Amino acid sequence: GIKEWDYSNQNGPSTWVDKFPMAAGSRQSPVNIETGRVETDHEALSSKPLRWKYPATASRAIVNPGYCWRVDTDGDGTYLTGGPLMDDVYKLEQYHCHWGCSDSRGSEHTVDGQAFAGELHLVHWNTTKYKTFAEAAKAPDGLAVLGVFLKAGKAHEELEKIARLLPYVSHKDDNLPINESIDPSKLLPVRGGRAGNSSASQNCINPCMRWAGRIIRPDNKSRDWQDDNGYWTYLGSLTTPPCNESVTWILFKRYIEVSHHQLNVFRNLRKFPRGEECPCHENHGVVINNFRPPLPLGNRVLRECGS
Ligand code: SG7
Ligand code: ZN
Repeated sequence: GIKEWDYSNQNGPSTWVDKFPMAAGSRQSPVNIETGRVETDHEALSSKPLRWKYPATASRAIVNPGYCWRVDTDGDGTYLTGGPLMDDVYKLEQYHCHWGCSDSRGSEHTVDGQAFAGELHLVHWNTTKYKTFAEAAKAPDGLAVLGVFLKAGKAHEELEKIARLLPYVSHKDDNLPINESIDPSKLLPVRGGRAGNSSASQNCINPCMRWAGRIIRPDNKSRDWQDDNGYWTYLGSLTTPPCNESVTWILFKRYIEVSHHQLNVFRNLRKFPRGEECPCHENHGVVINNFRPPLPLGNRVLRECGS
């Protein structure tokens, strides 16, 4: 059938508003993060550390929906809470990735106008307030997405487990159960914090809210955002149609490294189903540049948290 949306010239991000009116809203994602704006500390907006826990068995199946790779998870025993989410408890629904055609583009969010090679998204939903993912996806505080920037460099061990499965889901609608342990917390750039228990990794980032801008330490020397264990947070949307304005975005300042080869494995996924003709007119039907470009932050506040 005719595809409703994609990342091509014809049905790409600039056309989404025609079929998905929410895409024209004022709370859209991604955005460009301007770190250079030095702001003074603000009163603590949330006193709770951001905490998460994922059982190593959470990753259940890997899927090729034709526009990314996605790992569907068993939310039981997973949680994300604290920080901008306050006391609400969110469960992990799935994680997926966005990437480019080369290592210099691919992320959805940008930092000071710079794109990364990719961006990993861990999608959670608010189980304190809503009964299902679908219900939460329509609510302004329904979803929370953890975002991790990918930079080309050395190979990533946990992502390698995913890269090794991708040839088995090379075509659209392919789906493969995962029988090994792929630990979502090992995909995050922040380690340490509280030690995890034996069956699941648990981590946290302590509260320390500041306004967007370069970190000002007590010694008044600024340091680069890349040295920081913290995160940026703002209220936004899903980055794909229907672009619901239901996401609290939490973006780690630290990136993770993945190898050029691992990115190339992502770039080999097909947009078309097994057995169908290759639509060779566009990039031989491979999934690349599956990112939405940044949208205006507008009146929204981008907060900087953690230390
Ligand atoms: C990816 O990003 C997929 C979508 C996801 C979308 O295209 O992972 O999920 C499915 C089920 O394919 O949409 C509703 C949803 O999670 C948008 O998520 S994102 O804003 O984190 N990029
Ligand atoms: Zn995403």
